[in-house]
Amino acid sequence: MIDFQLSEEQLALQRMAREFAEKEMKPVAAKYDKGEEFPWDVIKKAFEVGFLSSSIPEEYGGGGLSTLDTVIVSEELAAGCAGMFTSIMANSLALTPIILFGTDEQKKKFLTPFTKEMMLAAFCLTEREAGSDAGNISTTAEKVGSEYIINGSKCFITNGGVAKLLVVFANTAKEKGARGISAFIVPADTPGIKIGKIEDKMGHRASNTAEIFFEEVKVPEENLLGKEGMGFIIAMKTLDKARPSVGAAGVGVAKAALQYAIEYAKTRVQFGRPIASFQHIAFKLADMATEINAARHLVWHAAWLIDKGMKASKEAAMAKAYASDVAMKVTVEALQIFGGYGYMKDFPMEKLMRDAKLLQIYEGTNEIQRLVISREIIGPLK
Ligand code: COS
Repeated sequence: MIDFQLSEEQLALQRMAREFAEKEMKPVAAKYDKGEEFPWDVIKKAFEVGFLSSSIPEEYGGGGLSTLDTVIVSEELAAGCAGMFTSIMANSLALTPIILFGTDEQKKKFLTPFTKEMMLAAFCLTEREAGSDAGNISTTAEKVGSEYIINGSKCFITNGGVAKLLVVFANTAKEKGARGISAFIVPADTPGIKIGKIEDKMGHRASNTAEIFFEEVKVPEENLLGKEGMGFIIAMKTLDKARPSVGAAGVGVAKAALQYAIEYAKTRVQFGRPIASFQHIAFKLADMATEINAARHLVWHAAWLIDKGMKASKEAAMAKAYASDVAMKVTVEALQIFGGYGYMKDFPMEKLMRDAKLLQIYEGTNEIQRLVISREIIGPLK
């Protein structure tokens, strides 16, 4: 059966996220974007309303939101400020390996604190020489007695400089390639962890993106997630679950750009009439609205499949790639409707365009999404 109606609870959640974005994010979005300062005050409020722990199962004190609930919230938050959304989303990205693969003891120990006090987590996979080729990481974790000793470095880590807990992917058997990667839960204050460069980014400037160094970092064996060698699968399954939220952020950013463009086109008068009365502008707006709707349907469908426990790597990749491409296209077109004003920092359009760009890159570039999709639809070649 197909049902496109959100439940009362989902509509209430959507309203709450929309109000949060309008009241808490939008008014300060330009300030944090300009200063590239971490928005602790907004993150604190996000914790208070439950957005930081919303993906944690209820039995561990969290909100227990489904993937569909999460994408509904993600769309609204990203429409408020993509950078702040990224800090919130990257936190649940980092908690997802623990939610999916942690033991009951690990969940109690590491997830529950996130429901009690404001803190952030970071997902540490990417390295300088291993971005798209995530199976080729160099960080190592050597077992010595009852501990693992981690050495190496990670880069472009969202929340890297502000997180209290890290989920770190490292090689326990380099010769096995992707099958030799393991995942570890690592408190960020463990001796030997050093934060390196905080990146100065084009967009999502309210989020913190850091380099992290690991030098003889000792982690007890009980912090291993799953079994040795399961790390790559843990990372892939986590990304499958998280990618629809990036798609939802694309929908949110595009939706915000479209709303501004419609308002502007209705009030901007040229040649004696509002520019929305010119078919060229009106049809552009119609195309933008259509593509945003198509993107939202892909996102919701991927989330729905995940909630049904079905494999959704392809659909999650489609949702992520399509919706972030739509965000890029729509923000470029919306800025064009604003003409010269769109290019000025006094108006929100240029920020939306800069923010859209990262959605095509992070959590797997859109080329990687197309690789995932094409491998699945083509199947093995003879
Ligand atoms: N779910 C479960 N298992 C998966 C999987 C998935 N979504 N994707 C891959 N695997 C398994 C494969 O089945 C394979 O298992 P076997 O060893 O039993 O054959 C193993 O993982 C290796 O997979 P594969 O051969 O496809 O690995 P590749 O090195 O070719 O790369 C891509 C796979 C490119 C898809 C992966 O490296 C990727 O997603 N890269 C992007 C990383 C990324 O998104 N980074 C963003 C930073 S984190 S914010």
